[in-house]
Amino acid sequence: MTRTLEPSSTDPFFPEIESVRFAGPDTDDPLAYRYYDADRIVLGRSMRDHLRFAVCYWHSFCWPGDDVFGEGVFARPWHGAGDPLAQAERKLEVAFEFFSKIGAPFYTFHDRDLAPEGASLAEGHENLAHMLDRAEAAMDRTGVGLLWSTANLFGHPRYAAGAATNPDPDVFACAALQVRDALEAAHRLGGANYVLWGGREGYDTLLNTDLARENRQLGRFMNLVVEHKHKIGFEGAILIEPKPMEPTKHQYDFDAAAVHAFLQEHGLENEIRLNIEVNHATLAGHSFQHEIAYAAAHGLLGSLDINRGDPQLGWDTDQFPNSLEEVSLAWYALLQAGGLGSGGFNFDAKLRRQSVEPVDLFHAHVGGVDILARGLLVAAAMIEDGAIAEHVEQRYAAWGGDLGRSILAGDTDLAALADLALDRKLDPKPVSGRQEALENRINRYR
Ligand code: XLS
Ligand code: NI
Ligand code: NI
Repeated sequence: MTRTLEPSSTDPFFPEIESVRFAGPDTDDPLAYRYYDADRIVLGRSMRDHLRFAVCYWHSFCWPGDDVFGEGVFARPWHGAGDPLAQAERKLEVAFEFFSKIGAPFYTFHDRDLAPEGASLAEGHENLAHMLDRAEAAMDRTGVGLLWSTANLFGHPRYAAGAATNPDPDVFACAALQVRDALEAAHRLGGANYVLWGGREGYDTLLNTDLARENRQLGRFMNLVVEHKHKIGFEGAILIEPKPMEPTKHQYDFDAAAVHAFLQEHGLENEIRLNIEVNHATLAGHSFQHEIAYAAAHGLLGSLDINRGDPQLGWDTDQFPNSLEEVSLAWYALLQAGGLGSGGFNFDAKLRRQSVEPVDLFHAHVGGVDILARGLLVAAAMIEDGAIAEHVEQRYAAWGGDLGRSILAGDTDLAALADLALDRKLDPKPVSGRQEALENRINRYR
C-alpha cells in the first residue's frame, strides 16, 4: 500500500479501507471492532460517551518514522521536499479521511502539526490561520470534533533551553504568541480542552540553571494562559500534562503530585487540571491507575493520553495500548471518579518504525480502541459486582467509630491520643489485605 501520490492529490489515501465497523468478538476481520460497539450502554452511558477517543495528528501523520539512528521510513506523500503549505493541506485531507474511517469522534493537534513553521514568526502565524480555515471546513464536513489543541514549544531551536523557563524573556514572548494562537484555535474550533505539556521546561544540570527562578517564570506563564482563556471566553478546560523526564533530565511537571503542588503555589488549583499519560506515569515510577486516582482524589482529573511504555526500555516509547490489566485498572479508577467529563482518551501513540504501511495505522487504532472497550467492560463488571469496593470499605470501617471520627474532626491532640493508647492498653493486630484474593477476583471479570 505504499503511495506515490502527489501532495496535491485529492484521491483517498486509504482506498482499500471502508469504515471500521463493530463485528463482535468472534469476527476474524482484523480491521473490525470486536468490543467497541459505540451505541452499547455500559453503566448507563454509551461506549462512545465513555471513551471519547481522539487520534493525534503528530505521531500518526507528522512523524516520518525517523529515530536517532535513521531517517524517516514512512515516505508519505506530504513528507520530504515540496511546498510546505500544499503538503499541510494534503496531510489534513488524509488525516480527516482516517478520522472518519476509524470512527473517531475527536482529534488533537499541535499548532506546528497542522501548519508549517514558516521562515518567520509572522509566517507561522499566517500559515496557522490558513490551515485553521481548512480544519474548520473538514470538521464541519465530517463531524469530527477537537478534543484539544496545544502549542509545540520544544521543536524550534529557540526553545533548546525551554520556553517559559528560558533564560531569555524574548523566548518567553515567542511562546506566548504560539500559545495565544493555539488557545484561540481551540476556542474557534469548539475544542473541549487546551493542553500544555512542559516540552523542554526542565533542566539537565544545576551548573547552569536557577531552579527557583525558572519555577517563578513557569508560574507566571500559566497565569497568563488562564487570564487569556477567561478574556476570550474559552469554556474548555486548561490541562497540564505531567512527565518526569525526556527531553530534559529533570522535567518540572514530574507527575500529578508535583503539578498539584505547582498549581497550589501559583494559585491555579481551581483553574488547571491534568492530562495524564500512561507512559509518563510509568516513567515516573507510578502506575497509570495511581496517577488517575491521585488526580481524581484532588479534583484534578482532566483527560488521558493513552499509550504504553516498554518496561525494558527507559524512555517514552509511546506504543499503542494493549495490556488489558493496565487498561482495566485505569478504567476502574476512572469510573469510581465519575468519568472524564470534557476529557477523553487521546491516542498519543506511534507506530513502530517498521510498520511502514498506511494500513498499520488502522491496525494500531483498532486494537487501541478495542482494548479500551474491553477494559471498560472489565471495570464495569468490577463496579457492578461491588466486592472490591466492599472490601476497601470494610478495611476502613473502624474510622467510622468514636476514635476515628474524633481524630479526623480535630477533637483530640497528640498527647491525648498517646494517653488513650496507654490507658486502653491498645494492642491492634495485623489484618490481611487480601491482595492475592482480590487479584484473583479481577481475573474472573475478563
Ligand atoms: C510528549 C507528550 C506530548 C504531548 C503533547 O511526551 O506526550 O506528545 O502529549 O505536547
Ligand atoms: Ni502526551
Ligand atoms: Ni509522551
